[in-house]
Amino acid sequence: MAKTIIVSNRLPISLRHRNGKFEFKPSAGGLATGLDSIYKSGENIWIGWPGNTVDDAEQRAEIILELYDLKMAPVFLTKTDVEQFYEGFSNETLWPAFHYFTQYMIYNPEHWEAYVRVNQKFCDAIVKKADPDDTIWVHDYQLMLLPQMLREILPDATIAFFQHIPFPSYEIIRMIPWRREILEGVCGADLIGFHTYDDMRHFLSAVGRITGMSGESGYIQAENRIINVDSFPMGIDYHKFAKQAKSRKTQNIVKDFRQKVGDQKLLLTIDRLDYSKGIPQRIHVFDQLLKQHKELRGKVSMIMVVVPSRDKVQSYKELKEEIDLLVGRINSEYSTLDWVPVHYFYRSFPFEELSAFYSMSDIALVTPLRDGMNLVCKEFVASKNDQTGVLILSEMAGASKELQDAILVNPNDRQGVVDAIYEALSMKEEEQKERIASMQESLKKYDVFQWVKVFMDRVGHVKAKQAELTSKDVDAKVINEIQASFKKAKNPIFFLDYDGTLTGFKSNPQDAVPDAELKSLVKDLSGKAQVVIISGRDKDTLGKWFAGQNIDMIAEHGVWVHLKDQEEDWQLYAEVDDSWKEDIRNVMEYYVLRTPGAFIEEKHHSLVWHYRKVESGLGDLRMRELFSHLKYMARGHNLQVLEGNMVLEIKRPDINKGRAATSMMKGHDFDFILAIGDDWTDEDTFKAMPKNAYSIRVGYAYTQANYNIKSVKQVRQLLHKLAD
Ligand code: GDG
Repeated sequence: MAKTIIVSNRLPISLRHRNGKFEFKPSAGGLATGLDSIYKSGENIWIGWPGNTVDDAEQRAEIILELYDLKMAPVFLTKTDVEQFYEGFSNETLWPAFHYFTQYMIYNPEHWEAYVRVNQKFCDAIVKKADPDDTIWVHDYQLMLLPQMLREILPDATIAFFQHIPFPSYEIIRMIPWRREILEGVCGADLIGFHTYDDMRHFLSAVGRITGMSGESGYIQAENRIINVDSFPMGIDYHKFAKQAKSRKTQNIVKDFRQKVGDQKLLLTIDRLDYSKGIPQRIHVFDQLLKQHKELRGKVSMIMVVVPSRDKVQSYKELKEEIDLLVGRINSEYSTLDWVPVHYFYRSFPFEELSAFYSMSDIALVTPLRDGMNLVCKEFVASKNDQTGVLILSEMAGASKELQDAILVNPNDRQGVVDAIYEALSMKEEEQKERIASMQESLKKYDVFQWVKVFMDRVGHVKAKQAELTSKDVDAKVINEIQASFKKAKNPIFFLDYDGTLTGFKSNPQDAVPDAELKSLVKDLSGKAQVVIISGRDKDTLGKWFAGQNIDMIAEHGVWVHLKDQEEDWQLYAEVDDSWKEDIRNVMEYYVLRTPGAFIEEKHHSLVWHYRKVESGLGDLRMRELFSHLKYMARGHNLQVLEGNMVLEIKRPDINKGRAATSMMKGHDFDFILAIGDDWTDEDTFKAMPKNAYSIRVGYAYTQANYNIKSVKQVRQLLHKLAD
């Protein structure tokens, strides 16, 4: 049976080497709790780095064995890996970039190489354990290349990726020299999750702009499948926090702590040491509060827990020094013998004590400058069994999208945060209860178990959708069938679209000239069957490109035809009334003047507004404007406006490829018909085909065709098989 493999940089354990033996302590972090039911069941497993560098082969063997019992498997990293991949590329390039701290970003090619190398190490370790149809759920920014590496080796596996930190705007992503590789790496997954809608829309925009893959409503159209991108706000184990806060053990600690700090209002801040958390800014805020509201001195204290983290990275060392200095300064300025403004702890606490801090504090001040989600604020709310207390929360934390009943602040607005604390200190108990109760409702419902469930359900949904789209795939069986039927045929015909079918798109349409391979393919094919190139292109271009070939050509979606066995040059297939063109051209020209890169192509029966070379985003915006403008005008002229691949075309509705193909077949008895195309104009051809025809659409869009085929490359392979 297929199993599920969880992958993260760190395994959810801490590993200590003591008296010649390893001690393993499972971590009780939020993610580990949420995924507990998954990796601990059946054959499932969690793969990651145990957190220590172990070079000795015997020690490694011991760790592998111990972890096996915990349903985990290690990926061993060397000291250099840790320095260059983890501290280096992950924490000195990606982390600052993704949290908008571009001033801390380091662009070091050696670090990048290590990032590739370690992602490959993870891939190798997984491949050793994985079966072809397993589900692999990769976590976080340290492993962004892994989904694609896995996809290449395990093409049929279900691969999911979740990013726990923010995904920033394209403007930031474009700064990273290896941006394309990173995005393509993530796009090896079937499902890509972020905490918030903003993160997902930033990701979709970066993928569109950097890789050129198109996306719509959260789906990216990759070469051979669709990828779903969605938002999954992570929750906490609500009951664990609520229960612990109620427990006798925690309440005894609360009593003890309370006695020690005296009758104070308590402001709580808990973070990992990180510049994204806004710790120095918070001390400045507290200082300003005590300056502006002298009456609060001696009455309010801040409990500040900073959990050591990444202390080998230079920017973190500097941050620690800055915090030490600021705490020293504020305490030395205001302390009295019986009151200290900031109780500062640079260490982590056992769970019961953490719970006591949540339970006893009046206000939680959670003001990161950027945070993917932030679980501390959720844990504070869950711990408030009597529903008193106030949460002050930064708008820059993902959690702010959900916890609208907190006092929301901009962490850069120092006065705004001072005022928020003042408001919180004077908030009536009734209002506190209302706000906390409403947030608790939501946190209970969307807890971490629900998060895992929703994510896994969505994985299933994407796979089903992919299966639906590939059910019409031109696979080996279909190819054999087409070949056999072609072999038998006495009078076969091919309708072949040009752009996107026989050749790929170019930013300048006139550059998509047929290459030598295509020319000889068409030649070989036309020796065995009647070949019709059926295109939207103008007749002169088609005529030039296929001059001397023994084929028929239909240009401009059926306005012109050029038959191989007739003397005359191009003939008009449809009567064209172009009196409408002047009005429409004027409007299109107005949009060209406002949009650098746009241009108009004039065909006999249509006008086409091209925007492939326009700045991305602006092109779409202008196209929509022009679309509604033209739609309005089209009614008066009985015209049809159609959206194509980076083009907007306006034409007479009765002229289309389907009509042209039908008249081409009239009076003939073709015993093999194959039509291939890639866009909406080819749908008319597909619709016009008789029942026994083979119709194939390039790409995985919904279609009237009988089959889908992956790419231009595969179209050519199929045609070669028939021509040989
Ligand atoms: C990343 C993203 C996203 C803290 N001090 C102690 C302690 N903690 C625990 C808290 C909480 C966790 O650490 C911190 O989680 P956060 O979510 O606040 O922040 P990051 O570590 O930066 O996590 C973040 C998260 O991933 C999940 O996706 O929310 O945005 O940056 O659970 O309770 N635990 C104990 N003692 C402490 O002193 N036992």
